[in-house]
Amino acid sequence: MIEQLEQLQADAAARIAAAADLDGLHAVEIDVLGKRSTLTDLRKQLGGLDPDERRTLGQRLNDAKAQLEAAVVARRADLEATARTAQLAAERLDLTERLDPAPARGHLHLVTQTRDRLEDVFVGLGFTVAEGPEVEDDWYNFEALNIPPSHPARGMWDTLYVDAGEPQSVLLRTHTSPVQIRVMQDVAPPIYAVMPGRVYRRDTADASHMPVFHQIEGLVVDRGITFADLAGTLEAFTSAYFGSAIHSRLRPSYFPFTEPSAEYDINCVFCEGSGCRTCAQTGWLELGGCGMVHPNVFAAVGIDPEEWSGFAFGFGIDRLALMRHGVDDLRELFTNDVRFLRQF
Ligand code: 2NM
Repeated sequence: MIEQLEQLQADAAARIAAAADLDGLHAVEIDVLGKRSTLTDLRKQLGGLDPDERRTLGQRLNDAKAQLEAAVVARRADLEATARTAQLAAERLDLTERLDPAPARGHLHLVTQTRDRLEDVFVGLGFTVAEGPEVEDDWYNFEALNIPPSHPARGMWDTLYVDAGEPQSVLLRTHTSPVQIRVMQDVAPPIYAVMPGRVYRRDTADASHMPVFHQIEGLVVDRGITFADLAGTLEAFTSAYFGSAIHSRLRPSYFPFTEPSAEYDINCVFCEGSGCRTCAQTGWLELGGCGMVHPNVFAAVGIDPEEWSGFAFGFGIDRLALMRHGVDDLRELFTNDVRFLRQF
């Protein structure tokens, strides 16, 4: 009987291992371990044996049964894993599947790319980015910036007015400076922020003017801020944006909202200073303006100029994009001819 059992166990183990799928395994399991199996028959015969033999064979039977049951469990786990892998493969969805030819995807406009890069550089220098409305009132766009109606500098901006409220009280912002006023009203210093955005002026479009264009302005308000911090920040920005070969310089100028004020130039990015057509043989390109925030501006927003000082700067994003790519006409940026835009 021992021999018969050993043979039976070997056969059963082989059949379990050979089961090709879960149904097949189930059939084998009933066959070798079920009520009508040879194993069960052998157990029934134990009663006719003498006690010693019965104990020995009974033990062997139990061992064989336990081993075969374990083999079934292991085989079932194998087959389940295989079945699941097959199911996953069969049900897999190819989400990248598309009908050729691939549709055109387009890309960000050159001005948007330029703005994003400028923001990245200033964020890298520790600035935050702020935005504000494009339709402003006279107070935010002019008064708070130390430009009262009578101020001769009003003529520096050819303003587009909106037909709303009192005549000439609602307007399209002529610069992003009103956002700086809003930031100074809303958050207590220290402030390190840049304000990029669309601005409007009553200009006729030509190669260097557009009635709608883009500016980025920066504002720093903190304790002990000096003109040296302004110069250092613009120099750090210049080499971060244009590369370490390009430097900045400041020339005295005038803005109503800063005192002192300066123009901000950089080494010509085309000739690096030796003189070319783009820089009119000067070696320098004019990028924007800057200065120390005027005490009257601080007064308008309720910042104490005895405790705080600050600087501001601003320049045109569109002009920067043109310079970077050697484009000579601002209008190209807004005609939106895809044959032009596609190049960037
Ligand atoms: C410029 C040039 C110089 C400027 C100043 C201010 C404020 F609000 F702080 F007074 N905002 N923007 C400023 C100063 C802007 O752009 C050419």
